[in-house]
Amino acid sequence: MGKMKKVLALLVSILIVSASAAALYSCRNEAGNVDNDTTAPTTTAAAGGDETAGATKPETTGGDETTAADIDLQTKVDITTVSGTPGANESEGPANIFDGDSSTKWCALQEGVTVEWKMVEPVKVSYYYFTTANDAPERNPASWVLYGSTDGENWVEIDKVEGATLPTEFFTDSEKYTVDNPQAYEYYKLEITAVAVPGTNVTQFSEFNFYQASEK
Ligand SMILES: [Ca+2]
Repeated sequence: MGKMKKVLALLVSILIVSASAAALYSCRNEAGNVDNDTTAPTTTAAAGGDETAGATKPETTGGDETTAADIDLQTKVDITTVSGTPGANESEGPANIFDGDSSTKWCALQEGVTVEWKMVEPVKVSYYYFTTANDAPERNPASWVLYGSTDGENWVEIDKVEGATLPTEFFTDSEKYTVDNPQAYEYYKLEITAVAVPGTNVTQFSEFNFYQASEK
C-alpha cells in the first residue's frame, strides 16, 4: 500500500507540474496578447483626433468607453524636440517618458529636473498621470509644475502639485491629475521640483501620460 501511495503521489506531482507548465505557457500567450493590446491604444488615439474614424472601429474603442474619444497626447509629441536634464546614461534620457513603454525610464542623477517638448499641433492637456519606473520609489516625483507655451519662450503655469505620493510599486500608474480650464499650447515644459525622499539625488519615472479630453 505504501508503494501504491508513492506511485499515486508521483502521478499527482507529474499532473501538477504539467498543469503548471500549461499555465506558464498560457501566461506567455496572454502576455503576447497584452503586447498586442498595447498597440491598440496608439491606433485608437490616432483615430481619436477624428471621431468619425474612431466610431468605425468599435472593436478598438469598446474596451475603454469612458476615455475612447480622449486623445493620447503622447502620439502628438514631436519626439525630436524633447530636451531636458540628461539621463544617467544615453538610454535613460527624457524622451523615454513619451514612448508608451514602462520598461524605459528617464533617470537623471539630480533633484530638480526639467523636460521641454513641442507638440505636432496645439493641444489642450485635460489630465495627466505618471508611471513609476522599475525600481527605487524614493526617486519618484513628489512635486512638479507643468507649463504650456504658444511660442516656446513665454511659459504659463498649467498645474502645480506639491507633496504628492506616487505609487511605490514599480511600473505603476499614479492617480490622474486634472487640469482646470485647459488651453491649447504647442509647447510644454515639466519641472520636477522634488522627489519622494529628499536627498535621494536621483529623479526617475517611466512615463508621462497626458490626454486631451473629448469635447462633446
Ligand atoms: Ca517609457
